[in-house]
Amino acid sequence: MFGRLNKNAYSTIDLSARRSAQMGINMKVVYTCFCTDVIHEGHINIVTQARQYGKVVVGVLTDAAMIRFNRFPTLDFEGRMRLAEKMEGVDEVIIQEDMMYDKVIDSIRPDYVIHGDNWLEGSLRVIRDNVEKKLSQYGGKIIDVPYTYNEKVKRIDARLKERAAMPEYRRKRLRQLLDIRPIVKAIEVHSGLTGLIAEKTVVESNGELDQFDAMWISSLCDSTAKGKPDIELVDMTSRFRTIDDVMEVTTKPIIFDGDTGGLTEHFVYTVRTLERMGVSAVIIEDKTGLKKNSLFGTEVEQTQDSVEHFCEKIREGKKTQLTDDFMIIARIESLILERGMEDALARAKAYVEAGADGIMIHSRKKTPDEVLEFCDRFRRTDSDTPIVTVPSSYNCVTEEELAAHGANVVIYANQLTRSAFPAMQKTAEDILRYHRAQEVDERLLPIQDIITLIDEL
Ligand code: SPV
Ligand code: MG
Repeated sequence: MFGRLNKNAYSTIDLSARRSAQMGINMKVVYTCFCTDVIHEGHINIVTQARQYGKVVVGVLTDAAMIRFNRFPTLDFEGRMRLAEKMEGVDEVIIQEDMMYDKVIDSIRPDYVIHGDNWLEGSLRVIRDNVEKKLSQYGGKIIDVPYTYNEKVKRIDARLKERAAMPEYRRKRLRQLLDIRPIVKAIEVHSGLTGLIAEKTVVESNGELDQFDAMWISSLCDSTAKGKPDIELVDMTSRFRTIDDVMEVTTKPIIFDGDTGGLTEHFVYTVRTLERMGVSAVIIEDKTGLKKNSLFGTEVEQTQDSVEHFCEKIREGKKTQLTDDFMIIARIESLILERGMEDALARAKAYVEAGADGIMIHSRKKTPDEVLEFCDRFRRTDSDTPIVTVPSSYNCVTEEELAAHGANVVIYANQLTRSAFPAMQKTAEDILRYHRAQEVDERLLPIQDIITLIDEL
């Protein structure tokens, strides 16, 4: 769907008609898209330049498209429309629903598309290429304007990013994403550095830009980073410290691995803290006693909690939370502990009735069959409750397959840690082997890149 909102609906003067009449010509159409909460001199410059070529049409990107591109709006869509309408020199404001311009170009066939020249490089390049291809079909042209990047604009950009990281904006983002994404993709983070990777990694795939939607603070990787086993040994204060490190440098929503949640009397305090910090969800697993990592399965002794006791923990947690944004997700270990599908489904139903905002189903099988069967059967009686999946062992499954069976979240729970460890180990071995560092250098991140990886304030 493509919307169009003429400025005339809001003002009594049709600027474009007046200008056309004054100039006595059929004006060319110049299109630009705004993906911002604040109009600064960069935008003003674009519009000023655009006016020299003809009638200026501004597209305002929808919430869904902004969220998809990690530009979580802090001003609502109507507010952003009004900002554009009020700008001097803008003749018409329309809605742009995708980051890619295809539908807009098909609809208004602009003679020109104007944009800052920052889209000549980096992840925005794919958008420019796409626009160029579309325009070339009928002789339209791109106008690249030198990107305004002075101290003032930098400060505005940084402020917008900081605002998006505030708890009240970040916390609700997981629910927002669940509404708009076919499947929410989360990746494990356990430090500021891994947080930056989750935040900034963008790839082009099939002419689209792709990136992770959310971050998973895994108990396994948080413990491993501290050289500790994944047995709830790393205490909550320390886990909160990890969250804080990640939050300092990111804006994406956080799903926290809360292990068993501990004693119900302790869990309520954890919920209160996580919610206040701006975490979007906690996932607790229905195990009790000394928790071991699920990927051990039945090789180690693990005890599943009773349905009644675990439901009580969920109920108490839900009673404690203060906003509608925060989610408590119940993780079912029945398949891991080989208690069967019926047990998993019965537990899912009970946990949802107790107030769980989502269900995580875990499996350590090499194929996704049992997880997909669970999703299909759960969806027969519950079409709404989000299902979370963690395809660590059944890694052959695709996101599309999971989504087709009704899964809403996919968590890549440990791959960053598992890729970093062998790389670091090999570097350490080679330095010992060659008695110098030259041989390892070519596979290392250049010093210049590591210095600039971290944003300055
Ligand atoms: C974690 O990442 O800590 C998890 C998922 O709980 S798993 O390791 O697969 O149990
Ligand atoms: Mg864990």
